[in-house]
Amino acid sequence: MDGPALLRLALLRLLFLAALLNLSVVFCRAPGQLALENSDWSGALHASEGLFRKPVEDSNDAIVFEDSGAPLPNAQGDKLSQRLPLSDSKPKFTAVGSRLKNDTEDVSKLTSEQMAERLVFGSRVVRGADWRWGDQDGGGEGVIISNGVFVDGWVLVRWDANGHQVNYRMGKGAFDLKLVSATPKELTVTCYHFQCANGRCARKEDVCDRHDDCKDRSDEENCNDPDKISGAQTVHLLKFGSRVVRGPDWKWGEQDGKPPGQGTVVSNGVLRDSVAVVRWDQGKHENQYRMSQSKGLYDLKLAAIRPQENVSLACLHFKCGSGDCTRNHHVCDGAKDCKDQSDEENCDTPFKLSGRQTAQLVKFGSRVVRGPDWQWGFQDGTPPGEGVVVSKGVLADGYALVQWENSTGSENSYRLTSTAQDLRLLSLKPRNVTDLKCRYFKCSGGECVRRTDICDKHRDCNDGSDEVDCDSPGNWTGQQAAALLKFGSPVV
Ligand SMILES: [Ca+2]
Ligand SMILES: [Ca+2]
Ligand SMILES: [Ca+2]
Repeated sequence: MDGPALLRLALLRLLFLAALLNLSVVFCRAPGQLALENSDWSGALHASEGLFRKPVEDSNDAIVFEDSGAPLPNAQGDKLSQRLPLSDSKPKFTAVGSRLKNDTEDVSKLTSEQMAERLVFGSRVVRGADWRWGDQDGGGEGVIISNGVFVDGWVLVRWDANGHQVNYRMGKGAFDLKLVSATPKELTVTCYHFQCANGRCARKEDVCDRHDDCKDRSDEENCNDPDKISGAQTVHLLKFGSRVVRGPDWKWGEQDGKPPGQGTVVSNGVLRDSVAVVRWDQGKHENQYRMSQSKGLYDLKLAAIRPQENVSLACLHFKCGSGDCTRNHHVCDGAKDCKDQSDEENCDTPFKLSGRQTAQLVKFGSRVVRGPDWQWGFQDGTPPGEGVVVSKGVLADGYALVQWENSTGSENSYRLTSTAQDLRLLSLKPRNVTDLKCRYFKCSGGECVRRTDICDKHRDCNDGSDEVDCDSPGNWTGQQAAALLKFGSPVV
């Protein structure tokens, strides 16, 4: 070969390598591996449209969702979009697969390709030649919980040590696993992913992708008929922008309108506590609804299989940097609910939290200091010091009340919105506040509100004591009267 030919060959090799690298990036981003790669964590949040307002009234506030248990850890190997079911109300499945020539085959002599061919539901595995997923396996054995290797070369494993259910490469040139036993074991599994009718597991992206991944077609049934598609399939098909109507387990009265109408899913599909957030067309109500595969509870049904595109809205609770909505209690709860994970960014360093996160996390008693958008001189003392939040949190207009320590204990309200962050949090845990003197009005529960918060039809005290007896001045407390009576008001 002459010089130029060699050069061309070298160049081709380089290109090939580059292509391979690119491919592996795609692999890394597949569900189940996100926790390891963190490749979607893009750092700073984008300033979002409009003022971020806390909801004044949430029509479902009284609803308690049985599914909302402790969040899963964000540790390596953390899995996928589904929360670990708290209890298993579904029937148990037991199945044994077999594609082995015989039980005595010496699996250690097989090539990686041959091992991949022999993987069935129930096969025992350990980490293999191309493993690059840290200690997701807990250092031990696992079991195949999918129906063998999916068409894209991935396979689902449940690890014995930690119960994590994660997908790995066993084909298309990469082999993360090694077969350890010739005989598949009997197996019962509750899938965090899609549970096939035959008890095997398939991934979110396997539902309605026109390939029989379950090998009983339960992932592909009625995929063109939103009316007949199963609740379990719907859980995995719901996306930001999906159009929905009330489902079989609906028990929320006329929240969807009268007559019942359609709504749009505004969360990033079903969140990890098995709820989806929906904005209804009628009345623009937004609330969360149960979509739980493990409990078989489905408040919603698809109105159309494909989600709408270019959905843009102001969220009633927390707006993710990626534009989707999640609930206040999903911020820093350890589960990734936003498409871009902006609800969980910097949660272990409260000082670095964004304005919109801080707005969800400040509570009565939170310790704070001035934030990046501070423009209030030395209200916080000279030199700038610490303060304590004395309102119940951020009030309806996006302000929180703070009393500063090292000045004269002055009380003032400061902005905590997606566009203005006057305060930073020092710790996620609020302290006990006692003997508090409020500048204007003290709620029965001890928090302070401003003069303008009294009888303005917003519940600014936790217990609503700022809105009591507003229509009957005869019953006003001295505090209310002092706050409400202006110079020149008629006095009886
Ligand atoms: Ca499929
Ligand atoms: Ca979260
Ligand atoms: Ca009020």
